[in-house]
Amino acid sequence: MVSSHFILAATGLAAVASAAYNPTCSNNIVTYWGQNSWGGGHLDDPANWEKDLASYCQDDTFDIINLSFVTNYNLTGLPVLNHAFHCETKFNGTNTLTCPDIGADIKTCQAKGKKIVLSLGGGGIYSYSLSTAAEGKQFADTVWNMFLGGSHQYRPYDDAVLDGVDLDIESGAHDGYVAFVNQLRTYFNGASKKYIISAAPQCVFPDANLGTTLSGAWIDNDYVQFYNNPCNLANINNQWNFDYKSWDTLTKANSNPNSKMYVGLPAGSGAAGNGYLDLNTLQANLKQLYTNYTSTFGGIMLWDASWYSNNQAYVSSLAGWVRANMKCGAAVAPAPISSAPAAAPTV
Ligand SMILES: *[C@@H]1O[C@H](CO)[C@@H](O)[C@H](O)[C@H]1NC(C)=O
Ligand SMILES: *[C@@H]1O[C@H](CO)[C@@H](O)[C@H](O)[C@H]1NC(C)=O
Ligand SMILES: *[C@@H]1O[C@H](CO)[C@@H](O)[C@H](O)[C@H]1NC(C)=O
Ligand SMILES: CC(=O)N[C@H]1CO[C@H](CO)[C@@H](O)[C@@H]1O
Repeated sequence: MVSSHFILAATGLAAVASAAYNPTCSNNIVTYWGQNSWGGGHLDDPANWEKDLASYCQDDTFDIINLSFVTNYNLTGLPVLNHAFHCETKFNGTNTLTCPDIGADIKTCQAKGKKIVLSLGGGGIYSYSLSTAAEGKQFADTVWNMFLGGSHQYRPYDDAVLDGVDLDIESGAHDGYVAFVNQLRTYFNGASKKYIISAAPQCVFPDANLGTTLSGAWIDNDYVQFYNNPCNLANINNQWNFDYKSWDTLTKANSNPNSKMYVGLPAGSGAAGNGYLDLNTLQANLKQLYTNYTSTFGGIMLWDASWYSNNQAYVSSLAGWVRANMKCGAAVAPAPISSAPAAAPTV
C-alpha cells in the first residue's frame, strides 16, 4: 500500500478535494469491502488480494465503505457474518465472527471522516429473510445492539459503532424490511450520531426484492447497480434498457426529502458481468445523468474495494473527476453539455 500510494501522490492522480461524506453533495464515493472480488478470480496471487479495511481509508478516494456482509440473520440465535479471508474467528459456542481487528480499522476510518456501514444480504448461496413486521422489528433490535449504538454480549467489531445499515437484499421474504427500518429509526432519532440507511438495488426497475422497501421505508442513499444487467450504463441511450428516470422519480417520492441516488459501477473490467466503461465514455455518461438529475444525484458507488488496488489509476482518476465536476448543494448548476439548455438551478 505504501509504495502504491507514493506512486499516486507522485503522479497527482489522487487529486481529490474532499474525503468526508456529505449528504448534501453530489460527489460522494462509496465502495464495498470484505468480499475480495478481485481475489476470487486470482486465487494464485494473494499478494494482490483485498487489503485491510484501514488501507482504503488512508487517502481521499472513498467516503463510505460497505462492510459486506451479514449472510444469515438467524433470527432464533445470532446473525452470521462473512468477510472472506479477512476474519475467520468465531465467538466460542456461536457461529458469529469476532473481528476486533476490523473493529480497530473501523475506528481508524471513522477518524478520517469515512462512514462504515454494515451490508445485509448479498448474492450467492446465503439465506436471509424478514417475512413479517414482527421479525423486522426484532432483527432491528439485534442489529442496533450488536453493531450500532446499543450494547450486547457479542459485538463482532467490539466497541466500534458502525454508521448505519445497507440493504443488499437479493433474495428471501421481504415484507418485514419496512418495519426493520422504522424500528432502527426510532433508535436513530434518539441518538446524537447521524446514521445512514442505504440500499443496493439492481438497475432493473422496479427491483424484485427491494421494491416495496424502497417505496415504503425511509432511505438516505440508493446505490443502484448499473452493471450486471441489460440496464448497465453502456446502454444509456437505449430507452428500452436504461430507465434512470423511474429511479429518480422513486428517489424523489421517498419519505426522506433528502434521499439520494448513486450510480453503481464496476471498479474493474472483471468486477461485474457487464457495465465497465472506458473513462471518457463513463465521464460523458455520468455528466448527462448529473446534469439531468442534479437534485437526486448523490455520487457514485464502486464494486468493489479489491479492484482499487488492482485498477488504481482508473479508480483514482474517476474519483478525482467526480470530486471536481459534481458539486455540493442543489443550487450549484452544472455546466450544460452539448446542446442541452442550461437547467435552472433547483432549490
Ligand atoms: C444461529 O445462532 C446460534 C447461536 O449463535 C448458532 O449456534 C447457530 O449455528 C446459528 N445458526 C446458523 C444457521 O448459523
Ligand atoms: C474460546 O475458548 C478458548 C478456550 O477457553 C479460548 O482460548 C479462546 O480465546 C476463546 N475464543 C474466543 C473468541 O473467545
Ligand atoms: C439528458 O437530457 C438531454 C437533453 O434533454 C437528453 O438529450 C438526454 O437524452 C438526457 N439523458 C438522460 C440519460 O436522461
Ligand atoms: C451496491 C452493492 O454493490 N452492494 C454490495 C454490498 O455488499 C454486498 C456483499 O458483498 C454485495 O453483494 C453488494 O452488491
